[in-house]
Amino acid sequence: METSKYFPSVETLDEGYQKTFKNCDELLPTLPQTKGWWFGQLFQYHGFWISGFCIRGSMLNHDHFKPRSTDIVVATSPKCGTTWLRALVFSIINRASFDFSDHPLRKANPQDLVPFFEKIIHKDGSTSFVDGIPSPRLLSTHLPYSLFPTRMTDDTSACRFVYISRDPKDVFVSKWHFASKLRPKELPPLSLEETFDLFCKGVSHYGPFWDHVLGYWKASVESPKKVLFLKYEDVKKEPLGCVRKVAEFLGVPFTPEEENKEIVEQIVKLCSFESMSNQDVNKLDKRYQQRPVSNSDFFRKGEVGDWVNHLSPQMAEKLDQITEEKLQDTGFNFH
Ligand code: PAP
Repeated sequence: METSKYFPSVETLDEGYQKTFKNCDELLPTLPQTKGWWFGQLFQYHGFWISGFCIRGSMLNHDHFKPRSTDIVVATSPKCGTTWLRALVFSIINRASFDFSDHPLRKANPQDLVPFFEKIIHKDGSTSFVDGIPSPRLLSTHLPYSLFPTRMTDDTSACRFVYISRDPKDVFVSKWHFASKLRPKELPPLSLEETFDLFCKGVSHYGPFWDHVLGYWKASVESPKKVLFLKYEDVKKEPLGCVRKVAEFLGVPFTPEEENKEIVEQIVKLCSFESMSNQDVNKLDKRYQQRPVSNSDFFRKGEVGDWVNHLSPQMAEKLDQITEEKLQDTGFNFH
């Protein structure tokens, strides 16, 4: 990855940042590499397949990011419910500031309200943008838990992580649809079978999927005040209970007065797939602001179990078997 392609004025940055950029540029060519599902290269970094750009984000985080005790990090493996969880946490934290009929989520996609950490940490080539966000900072990440520095993960730092996992069969199908849509037209289409094999081998953005989930699961067991672990399927089934759980975890439980005003119900309704996918801003089907993905790409079906329409029984069995092996003796399952 050429630094100059992204930051033509890297030499104007402070020496410390220049050093991180240089370390990253030197490291990437030494790492195992493979092609991403839609564009770009993935590098195997500390056991996970990540783009060079996001590896540099992780390195900048390690070297320069100053966490605050009020930071909230929405963490996910891609396609597990990032958009949904961003919307829920944003509306829980800011519930006193906005009217539900004229809410920011009606005018902006959740990714514009809860910025993507390993990308915005690059903005301007230094952490100055992220340093300037007022508290409490609400950030979103796909980085595995093990890639966060101990100053963010040890029990003495109060910054908190809310994680959501999802049945790998639905994750794979969602990822495959997303990647097929974004893949440049000049490349051959992504075969479901070939991509399935890659996913099973752990080769996907931020994969292996199971290692990602288990990293956060273990952290949530060891440090339940630091990491809250949710499942997409549970949030679908019991959205009110899950929203209350998130609020309590973040130290802002709903008061009896808020319960009387049905604030929890309003949050669930506003953030539901039906509501979110029907906001004009989320119907935008064009790439804008130099973003390769459009808002509408984040809303497809939003269902549990859509995998039955795409995977053969053999494929489903194979994924279930891998999942069983990976989760053995961990105390976690996707049911
Ligand atoms: P990301 O990790 O790349 O940011 P993410 O938001 O996790 O994407 O994934 C999109 C998935 O969440 C889609 O799932 P599907 O392909 O199985 O349909 C999308 O439909 C679903 N999704 C988006 N918003 C919601 C929501 N409000 N409620 C439930 N599911 C949602």
